[in-house]
Amino acid sequence: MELIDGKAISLTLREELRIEVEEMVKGGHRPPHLAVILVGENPASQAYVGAKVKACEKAGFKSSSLHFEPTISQDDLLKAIQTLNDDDELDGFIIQLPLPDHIDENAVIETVDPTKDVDGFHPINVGRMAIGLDSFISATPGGIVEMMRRMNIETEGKHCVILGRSNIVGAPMAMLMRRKGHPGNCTVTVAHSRTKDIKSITTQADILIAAIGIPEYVKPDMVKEGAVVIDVGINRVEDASRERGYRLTGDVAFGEVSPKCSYITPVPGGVGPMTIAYLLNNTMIAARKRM
Ligand code: BQF
Repeated sequence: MELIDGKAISLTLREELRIEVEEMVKGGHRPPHLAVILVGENPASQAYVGAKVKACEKAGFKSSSLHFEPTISQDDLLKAIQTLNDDDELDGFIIQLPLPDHIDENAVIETVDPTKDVDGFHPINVGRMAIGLDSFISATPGGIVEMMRRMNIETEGKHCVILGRSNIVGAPMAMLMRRKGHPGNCTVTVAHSRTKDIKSITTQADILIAAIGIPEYVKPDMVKEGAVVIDVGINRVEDASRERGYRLTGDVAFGEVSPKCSYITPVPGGVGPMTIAYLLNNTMIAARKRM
C-alpha cells in the first residue's frame, strides 16, 4: 500500500505557481487576483475561505474576500457578482457553497462570467468540459486528476467506479476518467444512493472514487485487492477527545481498507488540500488569459 500524499503534492503545485507569479511580476504584470464571496457564518465555509485566502497569500496571488449577511437578498448577491464580472483587475472568483436556502444556487452560478468561473460550475464550463473543449475544471475533480497524473497512476483501460453523482464531484469525475488521455481512458461506472447491490459493483473497481458523504461507508469487503482508492469525503464526526470536539473522516474506513489498496488517499491530507491548490491553478489560467 502506498499513501497518496495530497498535502505534499498540493504544496508542490502551489510552489510551482508561486514561482510562476514571481516571473509574471518580474515581467511587469500584476499577480493573479482571486475573490471569494462568503454568505453567512457556516464555520466549515469560513475555514475553507480562510484556507483559500491564505494559499493565495503564500503563492503571491492577490485575494479579496467579500462577506455578506445570511439575510442578503438574491438580487443583491447577483448584483455583487455582476460587479466582480465587470472588474478588470479581477481574474477569477468563487461563491463559497452552500448558500442559504432562500438563494437559488443555480441562478448564482449562471450569473458568474464563465471566463472568471474558476470553480468551473457555470453550465458553459461544464458543457465545454463534457465535449472536450478548453474549460475550467472544478477544483475537486481537477485536483484528483492532477494528483493521479503526478503519481503516475495507471488508468488506461481500467474500471473506475465512482460513488456519488453530484454536480460538483461525481458527475465531472466520471467525464474526466472516461475521456482520452492520462488520467483517463477508463471504463466508468457511476453508483449512487439508488444503485442496487453496490458491493457487486465496487468490488470490480480498479479505481474507486468515494464521494457519497457518508463517514467510513466503504468497508474492506467492498474493495478489490490492489485497487486505487480515492477518498473525497470530508465528514465532521463528533470526537470528545479532540479540542474542537470533532475530527475529519473520509467516506472510506481507512484503517481496514488501506491494507487492500495499491494506493489510497488519507483524510485529512489527501484530496482536500489538492482542491485548494487546483483553485489557484485555475486562477493562474484565468490570469494568463487576461494578460
Ligand atoms: C484536508 C468542501 C464540502 C462542501 C463544501 C484540506 C480542505 C478540506 C480538507 C478544504 C471543501 C472540502 C472545500 C483538507 C475546500 C475541501 O487536509 O484534508 C482542505 O479547504 N476544502 C470547500 O471550499 O467547500 C466545500 C467540502
